[in-house]
Amino acid sequence: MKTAASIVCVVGLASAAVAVPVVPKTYTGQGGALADSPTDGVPGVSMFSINVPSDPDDTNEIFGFVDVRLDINHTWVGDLVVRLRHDETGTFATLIDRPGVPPGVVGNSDDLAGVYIFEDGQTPIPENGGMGTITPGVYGPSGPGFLFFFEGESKVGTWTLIIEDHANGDTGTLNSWGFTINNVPAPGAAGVLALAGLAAARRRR
Ligand SMILES: [Ca+2]
Ligand SMILES: [Ca+2]
Ligand SMILES: [Ca+2]
Repeated sequence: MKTAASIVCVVGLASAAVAVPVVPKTYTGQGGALADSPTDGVPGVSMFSINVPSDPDDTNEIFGFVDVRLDINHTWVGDLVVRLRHDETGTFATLIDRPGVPPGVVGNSDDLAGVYIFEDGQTPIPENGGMGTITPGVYGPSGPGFLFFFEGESKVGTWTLIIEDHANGDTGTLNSWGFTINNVPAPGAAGVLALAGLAAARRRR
């Protein structure tokens, strides 16, 4: 009961003061079996979409794209090209681009097994394998296209994760996925903060 009471108190304070204008929001979607390449060089293509609705309490303009999370298993990461596309604008980020290809033909043979988080500025999935499994954790998009490319766009609409498998034999499953976005603060929230600052300045005179 103590916990419930304190939560109500915190919500009341936040809505009265409008003190937290930038709140990251997370959107999640389901996965499924990944299409294998029918023959080497011809990609099997799997697409998974998340629809982001308009925000009732905030602007929709992307201020910071925090991360993309994939819960995925696959037995040969070098088969895969993974992109996130904002369908309304065509802007995309490439999270994985066949690690180890080129210079090799078959690429990094390591498996994916777990949750992989992609953030700009982190080190991409390695080109060279050897551990057997890519350690789940935080990696950078390989490019071309990075998460900051989405900044300034409206987040509303359809976001599609496109997974291409370019070599026959090894395959896998996307268990689930999602992403987290910051918005530009709503004008109302910014106005309240500006008025608070003005009032404080006048009091100091
Ligand atoms: Ca493998
Ligand atoms: Ca590559
Ligand atoms: Ca394959």
